[in-house]
Amino acid sequence: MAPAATTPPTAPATQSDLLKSLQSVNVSPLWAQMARLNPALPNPSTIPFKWDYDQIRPYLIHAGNLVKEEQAERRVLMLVNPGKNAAPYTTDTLYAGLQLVMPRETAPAHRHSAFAVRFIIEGQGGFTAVHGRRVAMKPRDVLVTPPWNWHDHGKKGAGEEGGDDEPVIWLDGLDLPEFVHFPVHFNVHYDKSRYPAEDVDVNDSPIVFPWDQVEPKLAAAEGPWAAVPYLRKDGREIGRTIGALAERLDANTSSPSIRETASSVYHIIEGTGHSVVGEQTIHWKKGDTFSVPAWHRYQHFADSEQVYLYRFHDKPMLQALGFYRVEGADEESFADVW
Ligand code: 1HN
Repeated sequence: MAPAATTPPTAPATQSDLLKSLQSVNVSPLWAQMARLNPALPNPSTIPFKWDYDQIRPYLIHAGNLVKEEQAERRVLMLVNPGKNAAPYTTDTLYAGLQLVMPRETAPAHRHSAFAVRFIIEGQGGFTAVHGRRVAMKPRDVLVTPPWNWHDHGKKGAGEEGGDDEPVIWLDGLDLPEFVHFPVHFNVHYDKSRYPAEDVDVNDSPIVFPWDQVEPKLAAAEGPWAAVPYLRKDGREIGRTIGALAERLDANTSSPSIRETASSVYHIIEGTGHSVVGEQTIHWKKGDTFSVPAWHRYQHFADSEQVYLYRFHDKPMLQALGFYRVEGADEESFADVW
């Protein structure tokens, strides 16, 4: 047998000739792209940005009248980060959207791989059914939809107990950007609009985190800034990809400043103030939502009244993958667990 060739059929004379020849055998020199593939800093494409509730709400309400139940499986305005200029990016790893359900409507039952966490912003008589258990969606409560569970949403109308003529609006948080790289997300429609469900009290449901249980914990925590994570009964994060917290910030105080590889979406439950995120100062008020991309140092400042913030983030996913870092905390783990 002939020995393996040690020179290419036509030996390229220069580096640029080499590059051209390499293309013909479908390889690419790493040394030319080392800085891009092995950068000195995390480099998210999304930017710190605020979505103003007062600006967006009228469009959402209008969509509620214009876009009929049958036309929109979910009537949502997605929060598109200008740094990417495309859905599903609110941060590089998190999707957020404002969803509206009109009185007596049903957002039909389906199930999918993505995980969802929802913060209820306004409206009485909203409900969601997950895995055959129907629970109320009360303002300021947080509800999760675990992956692959049948779920539908609805809203009681005037004349129904607890219903009225107003819509229900909430903030959705999903792990949709992950599925750009893991193309394994899919959705199945249930053959009826509602999956059969029985009513369950929010206090007996593992998927509901009532505000009236979170607020006392925030009040009991010491210091001008407190954060209470939403956790399952066994102490685990609410999702494998996404976690969430409520934060209290007393009047005229600030939160600790932090720079981490996790990214976050913040929503203002109550109060006014501003956040410094990277180089930007974002002024906010109740109802607004803003993005904190990875590795952007951030700190929140309350105006002259107490502030409550809701936050969801991708820390559980980053930690599971070994990608979580905080600036200033430099640990190696060769001999430990990695
Ligand atoms: C979804 O199922 C919901 O169930 C909301 O409310 C937003 C965005 C993309 C894919 C599925 C919901 C969604 C979604």
